[in-house]
Amino acid sequence: MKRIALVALALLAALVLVACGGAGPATPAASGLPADAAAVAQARGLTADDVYAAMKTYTPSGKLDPYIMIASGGQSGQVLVVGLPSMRILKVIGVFTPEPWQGYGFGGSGDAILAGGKVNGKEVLWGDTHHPSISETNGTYDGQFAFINDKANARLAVIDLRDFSTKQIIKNPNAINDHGGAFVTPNTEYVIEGPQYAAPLGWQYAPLDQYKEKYVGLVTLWKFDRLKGRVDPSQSFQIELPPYWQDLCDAGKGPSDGWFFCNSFNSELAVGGVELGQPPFEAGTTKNDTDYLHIFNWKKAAEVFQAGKAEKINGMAVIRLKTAIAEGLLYFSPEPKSPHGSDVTPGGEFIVVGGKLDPHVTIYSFDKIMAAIKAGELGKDQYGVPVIPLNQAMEAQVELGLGPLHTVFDDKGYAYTSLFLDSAVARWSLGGPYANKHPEKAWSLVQKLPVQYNIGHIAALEGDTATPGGQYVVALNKWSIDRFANIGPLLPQNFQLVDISKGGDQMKVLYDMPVGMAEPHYAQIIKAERLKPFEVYPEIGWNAETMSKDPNATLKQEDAKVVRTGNTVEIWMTVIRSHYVPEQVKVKKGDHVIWHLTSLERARDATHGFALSGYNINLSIEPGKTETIEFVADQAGTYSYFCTEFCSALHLEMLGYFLVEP
Ligand code: K7E
Ligand code: CUA
Repeated sequence: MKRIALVALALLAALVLVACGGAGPATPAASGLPADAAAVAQARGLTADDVYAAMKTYTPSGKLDPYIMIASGGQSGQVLVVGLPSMRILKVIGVFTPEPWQGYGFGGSGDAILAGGKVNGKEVLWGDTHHPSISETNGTYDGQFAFINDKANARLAVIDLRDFSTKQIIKNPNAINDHGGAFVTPNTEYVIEGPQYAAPLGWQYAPLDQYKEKYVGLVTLWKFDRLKGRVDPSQSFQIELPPYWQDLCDAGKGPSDGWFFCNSFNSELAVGGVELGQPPFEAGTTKNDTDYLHIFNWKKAAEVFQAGKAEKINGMAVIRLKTAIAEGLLYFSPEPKSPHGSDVTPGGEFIVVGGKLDPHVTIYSFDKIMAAIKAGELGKDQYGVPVIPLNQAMEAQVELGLGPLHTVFDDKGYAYTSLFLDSAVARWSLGGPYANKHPEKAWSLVQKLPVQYNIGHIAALEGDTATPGGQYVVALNKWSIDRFANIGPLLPQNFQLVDISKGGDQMKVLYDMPVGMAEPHYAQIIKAERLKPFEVYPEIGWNAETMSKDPNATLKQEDAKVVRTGNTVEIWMTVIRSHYVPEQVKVKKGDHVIWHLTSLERARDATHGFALSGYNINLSIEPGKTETIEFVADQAGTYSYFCTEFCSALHLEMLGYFLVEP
């Protein structure tokens, strides 16, 4: 403790020195403190801001980060877990893509989870992850589960935050891609999976000249069974939409609980075809000045589904567009121009929509939307969906700059919007019930902080919940150009940590974190204290897929055995520092092998691996875990199985021979 205080003081001294121009070598006499820190700052050419940033982010060895960021891993198909403010990567969770360290997809239970993501029977072993969503209770992260979508194949994954591993992948039976997911309702009743590019209903073929009649948008409400920790497709349903490209969604909360909102684009119904002399998509989809904000009543939609007013298509309940309109489940309101992002304020009063080609964010009032719906007499779009005029739904517009995309919130009555073209984070002041939280005029730009370069999403500490924190914003930047040493033409993405702890125009960039894998789109930041992960699995013989005791657990070394029944050889093996029991397994070529491995370890971090040469098998066996592999011993020969985690001084001796007799 004393040491930490000393270092902090020394850094402060350096800060003072540098701030005062830093002239002359620092002497202990001048500062009354050790000269080392001041000397380091001077030798490295650190400015006062740099020293401040270092002190805000430096996390001494052994100290824990108070915040955890769950970030999309983009087209790696994985999810990143990052500590804040240190910006240290703690884990890369295998989700849609096999991950060998975690033994995910190499013979163990991860195989079955990945198989849930087959597309029409075809294995698809990657994903384009976009939006992670932590489960919520009363609109606040509860730290139990996380969900993420795969844009490329319209799939949804469930991650259990007790062990930070994937438990379920589910393929949307009627969509080939998605985007506006995963977003949860305030008590995680449903996980919303919004669509992206329209396609014929039921995933059928139809030529593009039938786009207007045959193509549809489709939003999915996946029912989440919290006790089972799984999405339940039989209680889930979809709503058919016009073939606009629905984009980002967010659920209402507080007064707007029961509703959700998605922005959309391509009200032009463009089908591309630049090679045919038609306008390219980028021109075709941006002709109109406005598209449609989609306003859904999901509570009522759930009742309509329960009442059996949905059609089964590919085994999935679909509420047809006609029904959705007749039952009052869907309304539109115009949104300018080339919209992106749809974000609900912490209290649920307003919806903020960015416009990629409009310098404003547009703020819709939920009360005004409700009043307009009550008053009736709405116009209709070409598919018959009632349209609430913008001037009846709008609360305010705030001019922020070029390319506003996504918005998050803090505890000081500010909103933060990413400006893609400006490469900046805009801080602006909210009005309504937030107006007295900050000194600025309501609905006004407060500060534009340059970031490097082309920011996409933005994440704030619990900044999309009913109870946002403050402290930090993370800018998720697409390009890093000159920020890091040249490592060739494929450059890392860059997370930039921004200090938002002080009000007004005092936001500061604190830290650059290169992401050496794929393009993370969105992230959420949760207080670490809300997470209650296991230190070791709760008991020996724990099945991490079912999250319960495994019937094939081997609880004692003496119970380890090999049993042959006809052509099937079943092995019950124990794993503990530093041996497997048994150490010799003999089978015949062609035998069907079922191999159960149980870790008898109770010590934290005493993880073992299990690699079987030549059979594409690799497991991670954390303390208490039971894993089962099953394969045909189709190649004769002498194989070794060995531990891949350096678990003790005799780790190299942790092996066995697997003999396959010809
Ligand atoms: Cu703006 Cu997929 Cu959320 Cu990327 S999307 S940035
Ligand atoms: Cu167990 Cu190395």
